[in-house]
Amino acid sequence: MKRREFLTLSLASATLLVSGCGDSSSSGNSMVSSSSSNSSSSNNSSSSSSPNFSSRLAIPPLLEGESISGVLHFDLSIQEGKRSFFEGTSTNTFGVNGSFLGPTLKMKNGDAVSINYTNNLNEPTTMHGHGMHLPAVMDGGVHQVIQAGETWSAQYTVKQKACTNWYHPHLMGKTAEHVYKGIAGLMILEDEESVNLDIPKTYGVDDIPLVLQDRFFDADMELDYSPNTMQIMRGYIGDTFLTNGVVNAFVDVQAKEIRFRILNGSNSTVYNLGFKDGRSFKQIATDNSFLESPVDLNRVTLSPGERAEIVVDMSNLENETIYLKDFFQGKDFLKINVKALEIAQTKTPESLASLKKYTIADALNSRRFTLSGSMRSFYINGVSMDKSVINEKIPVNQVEVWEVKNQMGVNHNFHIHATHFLLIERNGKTSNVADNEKGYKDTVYIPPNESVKIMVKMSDYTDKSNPYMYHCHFLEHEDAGMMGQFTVI
Ligand SMILES: [Cu+2]
Repeated sequence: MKRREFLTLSLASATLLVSGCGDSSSSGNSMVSSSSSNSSSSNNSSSSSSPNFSSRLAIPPLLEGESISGVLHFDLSIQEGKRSFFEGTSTNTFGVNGSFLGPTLKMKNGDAVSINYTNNLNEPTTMHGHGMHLPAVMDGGVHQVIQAGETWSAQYTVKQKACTNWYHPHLMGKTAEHVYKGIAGLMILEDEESVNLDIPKTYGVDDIPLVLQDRFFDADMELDYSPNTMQIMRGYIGDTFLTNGVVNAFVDVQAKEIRFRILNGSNSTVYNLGFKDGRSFKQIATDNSFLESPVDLNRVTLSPGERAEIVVDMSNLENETIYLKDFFQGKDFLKINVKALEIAQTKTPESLASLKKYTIADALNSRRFTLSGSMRSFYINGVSMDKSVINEKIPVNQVEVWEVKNQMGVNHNFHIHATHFLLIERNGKTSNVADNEKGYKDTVYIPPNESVKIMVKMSDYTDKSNPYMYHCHFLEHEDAGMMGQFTVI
């Protein structure tokens, strides 16, 4: 059964389509943990009949690099694989050092790194360090193509604050498909401030990475990447939710503060995340930094490519179960079982980081970007991405104000490579910027017909000939041309 006809977010139609593929029980393989699937839960999207979350959450392996002559080397293989997302089925996938998604790379401010990507696919790809501040030739954008069989090394020194970044393909016109098939992984950056904070930081125990995605599977249980025009416009929103590549996942945590490093790794779905019981949590970090202080929330909205780190206090929840839910689609991502405390409690402090903040008065220049398009063509400032055109030349070390307007009736966002920015206005007002958006960011959500103003500064890495990209991170829009290039001069 192909799902080309699936046009809307309608729960009713989603349920119909899911039930059409049979009683698929969930037994997604985990990357490091074995799954325990002894039930036959239905992959049902209806929130009223919750599926049985019986597959253990996979925690991506943590790579800390091998130090060779003072440089941390990470060796990564981009490869084809097979993954059982549902019991008794096999799906052809792409992955990094595995069959779906890839390991988490850990590094800290000041580290010299060499991330060596070997392309073992039968087709070219690239690998972009999303959120990484690095030279243009190490960016892994559309120009750093890795041919089949070749190895490409991203070599640079980490020069930025603690945050959660990620790597993913960025091949012109093929980014969406490559990510959809499973190529992506997290990068955890620490700095002098972060290592001294009394926050949860035991990877996989109280510091838990969550890559949130959604997918369609076809009748053969292959990943169905076939968006129609409407889905390209409005989002290719799959009916099956994946958490670290696992369908209907559960995780056991201890009765203490738990930190989730959440990436919206979807192609084009906006998630409105919170806990099913409405409990509050603290957001502690945005895309590229900690917030100065934790922000109390019940929900956090993430558009594709954005990250949020949150801390949930589960000290009083021993033997209880809560669910992480996407309230926009009305589906649960993760069942969380709270067990007895075995490690030291933490107490997330009120002061997390000091951020250098710019104001309008610091800006020496401004630029405007409009996001527009129709059908299968998308534009920034009226033109589609052309690899041979440098759209903007940005002077180094100059603070600028960029205004980005979404002129369409569909969702977009705006991502800038190699830098982080501060969001200062939504729809012309500083008061529209929420407290949890006040850390450094590299991707900002822009709802239909809305606008944002951001403060941008390219602090180094001048290069007159090699550009970086800015683009909408809804991958179908990016692949359809909603991207441009800039050099730092
Ligand atoms: Cu877009």
